[in-house]
Amino acid sequence: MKSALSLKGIIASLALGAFALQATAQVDEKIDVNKLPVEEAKLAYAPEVPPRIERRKPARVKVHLETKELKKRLADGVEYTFWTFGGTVPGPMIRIREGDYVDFTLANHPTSKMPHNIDLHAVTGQGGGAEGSFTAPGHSSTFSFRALKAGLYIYHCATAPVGMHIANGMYGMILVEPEKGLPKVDREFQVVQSEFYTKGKHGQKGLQPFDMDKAVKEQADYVVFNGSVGAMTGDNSIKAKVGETVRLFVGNGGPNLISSFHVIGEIFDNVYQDGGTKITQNNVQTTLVPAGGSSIVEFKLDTAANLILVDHSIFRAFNKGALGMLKVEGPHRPEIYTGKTVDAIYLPEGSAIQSMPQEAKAAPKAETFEQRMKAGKTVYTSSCAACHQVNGQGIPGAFPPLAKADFLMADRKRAIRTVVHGLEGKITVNGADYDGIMPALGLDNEDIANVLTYITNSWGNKGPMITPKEVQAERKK
Ligand code: HEC
Ligand SMILES: [Cu+2]
Repeated sequence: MKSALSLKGIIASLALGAFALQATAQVDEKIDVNKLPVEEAKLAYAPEVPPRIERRKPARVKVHLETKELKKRLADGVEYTFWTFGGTVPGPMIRIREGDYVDFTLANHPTSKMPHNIDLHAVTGQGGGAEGSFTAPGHSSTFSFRALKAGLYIYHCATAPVGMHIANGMYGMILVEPEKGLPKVDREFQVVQSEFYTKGKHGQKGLQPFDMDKAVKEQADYVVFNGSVGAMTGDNSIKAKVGETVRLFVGNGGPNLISSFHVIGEIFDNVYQDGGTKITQNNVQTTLVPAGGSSIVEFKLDTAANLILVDHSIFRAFNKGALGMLKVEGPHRPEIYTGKTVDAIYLPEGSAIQSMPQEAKAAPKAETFEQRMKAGKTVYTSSCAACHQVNGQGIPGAFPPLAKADFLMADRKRAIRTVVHGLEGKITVNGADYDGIMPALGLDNEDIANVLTYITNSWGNKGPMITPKEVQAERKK
């Protein structure tokens, strides 16, 4: 009995061993590369991704990439001298198949001031290709490699000072598809996060030089998706439709920061952690993308929404630029998400909760004084009363009064600007000092005209009607 058991064990471990061997040695390295069909690699610039590889046999693939140093936009009003692969940050994405034999040519543009090279994390061999691709300005180098392992890999320049070449924008992704290909999805996009370190602080206008000191201290001024602030928002947003499946190839060029990649309003159905070939987890909210690493995430779109891509180290998203948008077009599905159904005022100091139905917001446009007073009261109740109180008395020491307020009634233009832009700094109202912050509430000219007409004609105040035209005039200032 005993020996039979151990024999079983031996057979099992032998079988396991054989399987492991098979799993790690799928690529036939001895294939004669001169007999492989030759093709040119198709490159794609972010957020696009090169087409799926349909071929089921290895090929000899030619890749041509040019390094170029050029001045481009980093943020609105901010320029930077980027060092690039292919003229863009990130460099173009390369897509090949496991087992392919790649002839890689790196050309360094004659106008470059620096030598450059490339370290592809998909390469098994000295420096990941860095040693074989070191190229002076006006030269080109070629080396070849076998894509032994499938996965999503980062490539980057590895010329000294390495950190500086990466910080200036020299990275991109290479996808080595597994032999049988990745499962089909409706849409694929690439997102590469990275940071920039500039002499001036975030948003400072003009051409900004690289700041080595900040880079060493890892104090990034910009954290961005696909190379610049806004590269994936507004008109640059990526798009898909309800019902479609989406795959994001997410890379992190660093040079320093780890990304907590998250999509606001969506859950990743599948994550190929670290850009490997296995789905390692389902139903993930946020996945880590290490510097010099990657991740592949997949999800199905269930309802219309504007999904927001962020690094959930959240100041990077809202203050440094790590924001993107995926606009999902198609039907809203209230059985999944309703949108706001109740807009209620919550007044802990005060009385009962007042419910404000949605129709109140879409009231017909006010023209007459009476109409503006009525509409203004609605705006006041929903947008101002929480601080200035329903009766306009304010709260001593915190929120100034509007009722019989000398400050309010002394200068109507200033009152308009206060509601348009918000107000900060010390003010004196009816002899009492206030030093708080009133936020800009994002109201339109119509609402502001109405609410100002209302507050300057309530609780003992008396003034002329304020029109949207006057508000517009102050908004420009
Ligand atoms: C989050 C609280 C808050 C909300 C909401 C708010 N305010 Fe204020 N408001 C303040 C604070 C605080 C100040 C004083 C700012 C300062 O000290 O510089 C102020 C100042 C003012 C002033 C100038 C001072 C005065 O008493 O005349 C006016 C006018 C005013 N608010 C109108 C409005 C109107 C109209 C709304 C709604 C559209 C509104 N506020 C919404 C907090 C608020
Ligand atoms: Cu370089």
